[in-house]
Amino acid sequence: MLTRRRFVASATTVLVGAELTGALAQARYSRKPGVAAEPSAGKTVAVRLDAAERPVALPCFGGHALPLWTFADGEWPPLIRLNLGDRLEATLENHLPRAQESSSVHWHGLRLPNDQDGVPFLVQPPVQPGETFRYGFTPPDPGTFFFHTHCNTAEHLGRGLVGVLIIDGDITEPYDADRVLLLRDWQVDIESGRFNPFFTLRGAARSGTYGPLRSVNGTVNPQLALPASGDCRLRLINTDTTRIMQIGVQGADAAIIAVDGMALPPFPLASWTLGPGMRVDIVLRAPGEGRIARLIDQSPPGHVELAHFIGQGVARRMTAFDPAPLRAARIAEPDMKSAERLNFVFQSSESGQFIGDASDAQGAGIGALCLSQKQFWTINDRAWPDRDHARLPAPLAVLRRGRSYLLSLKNDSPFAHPIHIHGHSFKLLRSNQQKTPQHHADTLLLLPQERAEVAFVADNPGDWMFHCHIIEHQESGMMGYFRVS
Ligand SMILES: [Cu+2]
Repeated sequence: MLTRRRFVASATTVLVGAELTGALAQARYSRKPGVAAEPSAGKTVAVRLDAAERPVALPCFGGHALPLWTFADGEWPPLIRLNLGDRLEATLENHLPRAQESSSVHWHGLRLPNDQDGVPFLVQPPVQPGETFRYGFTPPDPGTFFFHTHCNTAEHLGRGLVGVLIIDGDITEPYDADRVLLLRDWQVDIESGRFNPFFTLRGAARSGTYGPLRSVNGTVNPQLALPASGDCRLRLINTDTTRIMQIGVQGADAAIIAVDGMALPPFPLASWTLGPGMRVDIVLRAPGEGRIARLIDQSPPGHVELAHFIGQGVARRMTAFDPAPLRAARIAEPDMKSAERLNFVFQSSESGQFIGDASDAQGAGIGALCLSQKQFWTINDRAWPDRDHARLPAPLAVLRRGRSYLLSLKNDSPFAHPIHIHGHSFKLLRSNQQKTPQHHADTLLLLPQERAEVAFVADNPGDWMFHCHIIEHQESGMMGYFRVS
């Protein structure tokens, strides 16, 4: 029986614990980010992205070779790496194996000219099988990004059609290692070695369809060797179509140094929520020679080990953990005095509520014409598309170029939505549910019933998508665009 005295004692314990957590969360390291250089003329990097079906036996497939759709032969995922100031010239060739299976490349998180943003119908024609399309741009910001197609994305991403894009030029001093960790599930039945459906009605109307096979860089819980006691940069990219993770580290000090590629003052990693489309760069003080640290998804109901790190070689650093910061991108600061307020409400449609309550419905998702067959989700009561793509709907909002905007985002649904903005990076000002430092992001996770405010300068002209990055939500209505003119 819980006596009053014991109750007081345990309440005190909880309070002390909470204070400790708060103190840790507010601990600061000594060094602050610098500012990234202006991109200066660099070299041109030419790449060929040959979208095609290829049998690939990733280690996580347990001996099966699955018909992946990939951008290149060889290593998966492909990596494009540039220095800030370099120009990328990427030629997409569509050799996907299905008639009318169109393609394009969206460079997720990059503040590019609108005609390079890779959204079919909105900014470029869809690239049909047998056709090619040339992208050419100079990325304006350093950091960790990725690229993927923007139509029938549940299947394209589900089959592996994704690549990593790293823009170097943000370090203030070298780290002891620099690794990419691409986190994702696979919709694979491991017994039969076949894909499960990439889109289900039940999943689309609820939190999305979870893949049963979790992986990092195509391996289940890989062991990654890191220089012992080194400060190692780990670039975590959630390219999953559905899963939201609570990232934590066990057995080592770790700090967050960038969110969605954008530097911020380093702060201790306790638990960081990483939804689809989101990235986080961390510095981890690698364990000593032969010792292990673990990357964990702390989401309920239980911890899942995503990867583990083993220290190797002579100890690199003996000093207390004080991670080197990055150089921050040059993003215009919104003027909050003159900012215009725009309200966005994310919720389910009536049919979405109906299906969400129903049992295991399955069905095809989006077709080759990017026409959603189901409309379960809305932004400001509008589901995408309300007509076919040849006749685009009106923008959700028209923004004046150069003006500052404050977006009030309200999730009026019982499911979380990672909301992604194209062509801009917004600044998270406040949330009624999440306590995170102010930071820039291109994808902001809205928890169930959460209200958040973000601000940005509409400094990039064009039509920009604004959508949920749980792909089944995106493809069943939760998408729109705004026009900067
Ligand atoms: Cu969503």
